[in-house]
Amino acid sequence: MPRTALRICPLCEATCGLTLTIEGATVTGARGDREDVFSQGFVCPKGAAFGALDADPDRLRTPLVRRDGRLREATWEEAFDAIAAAVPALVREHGAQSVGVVLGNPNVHTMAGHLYPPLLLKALGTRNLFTASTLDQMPKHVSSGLLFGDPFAIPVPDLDRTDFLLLLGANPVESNGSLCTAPDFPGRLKALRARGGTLVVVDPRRTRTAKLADRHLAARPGSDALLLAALAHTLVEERLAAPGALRDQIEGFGELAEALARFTPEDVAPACDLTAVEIRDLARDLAAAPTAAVYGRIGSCTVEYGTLASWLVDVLNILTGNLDRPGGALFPLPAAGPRPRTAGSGKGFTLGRWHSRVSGHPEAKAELPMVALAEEIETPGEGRIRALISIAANPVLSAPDGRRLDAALAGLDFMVSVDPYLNETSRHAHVVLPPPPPSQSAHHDFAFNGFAIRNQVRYTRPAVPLDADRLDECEIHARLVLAVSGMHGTAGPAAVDELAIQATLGKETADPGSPLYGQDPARLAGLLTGENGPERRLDLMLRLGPYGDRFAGATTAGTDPQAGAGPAAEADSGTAARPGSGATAHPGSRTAAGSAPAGGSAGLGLERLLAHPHGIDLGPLRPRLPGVLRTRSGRIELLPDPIAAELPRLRAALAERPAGLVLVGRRHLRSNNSWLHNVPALVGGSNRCTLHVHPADAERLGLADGGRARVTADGGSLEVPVEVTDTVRAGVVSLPHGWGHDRPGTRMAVAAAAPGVNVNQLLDGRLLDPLSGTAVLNGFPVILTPLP
Ligand SMILES: Nc1nc2c(c(=O)[nH]1)N[C@H]1C(S)=C(S)[C@@H](COP(=O)(O)OP(=O)(O)OC[C@H]3O[C@@H](n4cnc5c(=O)[nH]c(N)nc54)[C@H](O)[C@@H]3O)O[C@H]1N2
Ligand SMILES: Nc1nc2c(c(=O)[nH]1)N[C@H]1C(S)=C(S)[C@@H](COP(=O)(O)OP(=O)(O)OC[C@H]3O[C@@H](n4cnc5c(=O)[nH]c(N)nc54)[C@H](O)[C@@H]3O)O[C@H]1N2
Ligand code: SF4
Ligand SMILES: [Mo]
Repeated sequence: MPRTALRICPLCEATCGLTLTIEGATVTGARGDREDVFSQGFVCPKGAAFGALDADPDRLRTPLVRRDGRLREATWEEAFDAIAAAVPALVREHGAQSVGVVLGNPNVHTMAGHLYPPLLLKALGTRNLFTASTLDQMPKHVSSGLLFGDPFAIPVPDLDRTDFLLLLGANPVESNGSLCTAPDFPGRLKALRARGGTLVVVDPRRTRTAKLADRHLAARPGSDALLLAALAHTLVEERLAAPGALRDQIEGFGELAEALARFTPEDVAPACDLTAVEIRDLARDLAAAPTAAVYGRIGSCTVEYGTLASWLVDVLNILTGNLDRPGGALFPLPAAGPRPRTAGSGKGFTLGRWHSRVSGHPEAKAELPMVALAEEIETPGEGRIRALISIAANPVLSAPDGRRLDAALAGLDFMVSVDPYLNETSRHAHVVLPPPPPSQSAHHDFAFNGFAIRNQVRYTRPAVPLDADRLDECEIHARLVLAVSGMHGTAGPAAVDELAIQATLGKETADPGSPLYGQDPARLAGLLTGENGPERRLDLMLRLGPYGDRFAGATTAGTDPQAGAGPAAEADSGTAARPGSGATAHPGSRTAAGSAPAGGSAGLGLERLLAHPHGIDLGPLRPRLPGVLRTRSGRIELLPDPIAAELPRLRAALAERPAGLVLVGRRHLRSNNSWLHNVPALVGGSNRCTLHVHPADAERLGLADGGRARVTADGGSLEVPVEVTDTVRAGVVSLPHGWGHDRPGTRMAVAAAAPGVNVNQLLDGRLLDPLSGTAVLNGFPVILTPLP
């Protein structure tokens, strides 16, 4: 008899709740969970293909260990023995910096990826950390760090309540959204239009998102910072800036106005391929809207002025008074995140506390640019990376110049990959540790709840019991921490979790500001529930978090969770929308009966969450300023020094308009970066690695639809099939990323049969956003030549 089980989808940032159909130990179907408090039944083709992905026969079942140059199946003991034998010895001989760590995107889609990498980095003591963030959203972390003092204080557009959404460089109808977690993003955009709101999209391609918009501006790639600066300038110049309630919380308004004086619409319009009138009109409409939100993503981040564009997005939200107000852009308050703190000054955010060894790139948020990884492995000298631990990452395809990185990885003394596939990157590993398929893993969205457009909390236990020969990914990570620490064999994985729990409780009980001050940490640890270490840690975070029970009932003082410093404290000072009482504005949503938490949001812990398998709704986002600010001034620092220092360079860029074609990326609904091309149901059709060329460019260059072309840029050249389409504007061509599955030694048969080409081979890694170290992946010059 088939049964059903719930599983939060890990395939994109929308975090939809799925209902899986399971026969034996096999997932035979997946549909949207209609009772999910957040996604309410939404599912996309990727989520619907969960079963096929889960059962992919190419997924590795057992660890692989390299012997005599070849990767062979091995036992878990052998795999961890090999790591324990190699890594501590390298660290002893060559120092902590000789081990590098690479963290890829799926770490934000697993519980393990949130709970253990900080412990691994601490155990290793290395500063050589490279993550997918510097191919992605690092500009936003940097701008938030500088503006608000906290790189994770990222406001999200209040999609369900806004009157006006200005969306730049994002295509959520295909990507399902990013840094804005919203199941059924397309439905929410349609609902915005249906309630009389306005959607404006800035994108060089007429995407499916742009097709939903009232206005589509096909600006020149890479020009977002200029456009946004001119919008901000116009608000100031035309006296439309109205920060409203924010006025007392900002610093540097006068300096900002002055710094933007030279970015008039008339100055920047030619560089953006827009008219000054279009820019002024947009600024006026933005200012006139009752509420509005500006939101920028990949296309405005992975460009040379990505940090400036990310900063200006929030500057516009601030100047229009829309930051931190319903209908504008708000800061989420995730259940497993830190408790809101009282207003006041903080430590601020500093860039460049150290620099990369070879090129001297400044660190950002304790990371070095992914584009610097290859040279850090190749270049001899003290501090050279000799061993690499790569977790859920495929930089050979995701980062610029994969060929160079490929060669660099091949020269490592030792490499570990935690990855379900033997792919372009993991094929270089000496030890591959495969996590189980997602049906066999528990899930909670530590990362994405912090970017969700509604506060809610959900947890799903494994839908299918773990196969006897597998290890849970949390246990893999915990054992990895032990192996690199020289504790392999002397302690079990649970010890890693208990140490983490002790550290947190030790800190809380010693902190006079904590509700746990003065209590006995060992006794509190004994009160945690959960079947294993990760569940106990989740329980701890929930109980200490903004909606947590703070171990109430167990405390000697008998704190009432509903009172005083309890969970409702922030709601009381804000707009006081009681969680669960506000009807969701989500299109077609039922007023989720049964999802409203009994007794409000207070008293959260793992046990209560387990009693609500479809999740607990914690209400719409509420204003959180000034509590989120961690700047030294305790205010929003509108014009931080590192930004001010970059503005002259941006201004100079007005003169540097490249004459030829530029290339941008694109995402297809059924894709996901580099690793979803092995599921037959998800490839083919529109999801193909083709070069989109505008008809006018095709004609000028003699390119035909279905023909082939050579694309050449600084990093190399590629032969690609051409698709002539006017969805891309003239002067711009588009090629998706994550393809190029033609390297030997991989084990992804479906992907290898239709490999596509690796767009990132066109880049040599020299182009980056200097403030954040993020690679330029969009808007770089290319030359096209027809092929017979
Ligand atoms: N040209 C261009 N390049 C880009 C982008 C672009 O827009 N254009 N986008 C960039 C962006 S936004 C990102 S985030 C990066 C992504 O860059 P990466 O994170 O390096 O790439 P992914 O393709 O997401 O690969 C992740 C790896 O994780 C593995 N994996 C999948 N599920 C799991 C799991 O549950 N556990 C573990 N341990 N591993 C798992 C996969 O097999 C794969 O090897 O790519 C970037 N590269
Ligand atoms: N189906 C699918 N969903 C995904 C992923 C996937 O690979 N496939 N990847 C996931 C990941 S890791 C991420 S980070 C998110 C990303 O989610 P999004 O940010 O929505 O990413 P894209 O769909 O790549 O949209 C970027 C858009 O920017 C446009 N663009 C390029 N250059 C510029 C520019 O200079 N200015 C402006 N204004 N626009 C520009 C491109 O034409 C493109 O339409 O998606 C996630 N979801
Ligand atoms: S939108 Fe994202 S989270 Fe939802 S089903 Fe599709 S892939 Fe999964
Ligand atoms: Mo990403």
